[in-house]
Amino acid sequence: KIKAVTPSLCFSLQYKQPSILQGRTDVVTVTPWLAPVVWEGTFNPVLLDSIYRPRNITVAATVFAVGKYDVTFLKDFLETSEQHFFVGFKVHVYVFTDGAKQVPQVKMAAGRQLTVRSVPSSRRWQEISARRMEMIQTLIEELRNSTDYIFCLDVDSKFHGHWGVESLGSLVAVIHPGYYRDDRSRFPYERRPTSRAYVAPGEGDFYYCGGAFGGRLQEVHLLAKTCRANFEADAKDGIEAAWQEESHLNRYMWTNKPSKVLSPEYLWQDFKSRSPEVHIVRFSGVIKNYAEVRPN
Ligand code: U5P
Repeated sequence: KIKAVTPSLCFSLQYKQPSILQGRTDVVTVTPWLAPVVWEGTFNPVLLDSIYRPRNITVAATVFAVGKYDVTFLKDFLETSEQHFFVGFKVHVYVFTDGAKQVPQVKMAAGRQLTVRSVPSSRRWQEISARRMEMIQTLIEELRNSTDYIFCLDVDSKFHGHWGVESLGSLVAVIHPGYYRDDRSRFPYERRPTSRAYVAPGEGDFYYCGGAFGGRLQEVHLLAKTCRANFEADAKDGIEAAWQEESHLNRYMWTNKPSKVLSPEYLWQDFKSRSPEVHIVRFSGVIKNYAEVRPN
């Protein structure tokens, strides 16, 4: 008698036998709250693709290009995302910009699309950075039901290597490349208790990037809504957190632990030489002249 087998378990794929004894030993691959920390060598991209492909998921990405940022960075960001970001999956990139006419034409593969949304220009870069949460919140309210996951990414960055379904989770944070060797007392959290982004001494897990985060729509919506509300309440009290939305994001991730943590491979900085544990740089912030690109 032949037993029934669920179709999703019928793998014809051949792949290397997994081991719980061998693997990366130079880095930590799980947090104390049991969220995976994604490093090269901890996952099999072919296996993961074969699991996710039948699910027919859609991934949205938001990117903001306001002021001088669009002309300078958008082309590279969009072109390299075509080469590396969720290749073979349905991807919808949303560009928020005050220069819609200058958005470069980039050829996108089947199943991938770009939507440009006009936003007002702003005098202060801190304000541009801060208003991202508000726009992400609003976008998610429109997208619900049509999209499964969303990533919010900095435009002054480029993809260099595979960024795919291994990064998916309900709430996903990326460890900042600048501080992961440091004691938490040195993390640039907001340290004034009057701010809603405050993280007390002795608290905080990692220092996460404001330049890349994501997850399921509902989770990212709650994050964006909370960070926006806290930012605005702070503004009413005349306080702006040390690193604007990045500070609020870090405060949020302290009380709402991410379900997946991406290693600094997922947001390196071009000016930093690569550390031995970083076997691949998938995405990195480009070197920029702050005086040139920031309005003031
Ligand atoms: N940003 C702009 N224009 C600005 C400042 C910031 O579009 O004048 C957006 C970009 O998407 C940038 C992100 O990647 O905010 C974070 O800013 P920064 O911290 O990289 O300067």
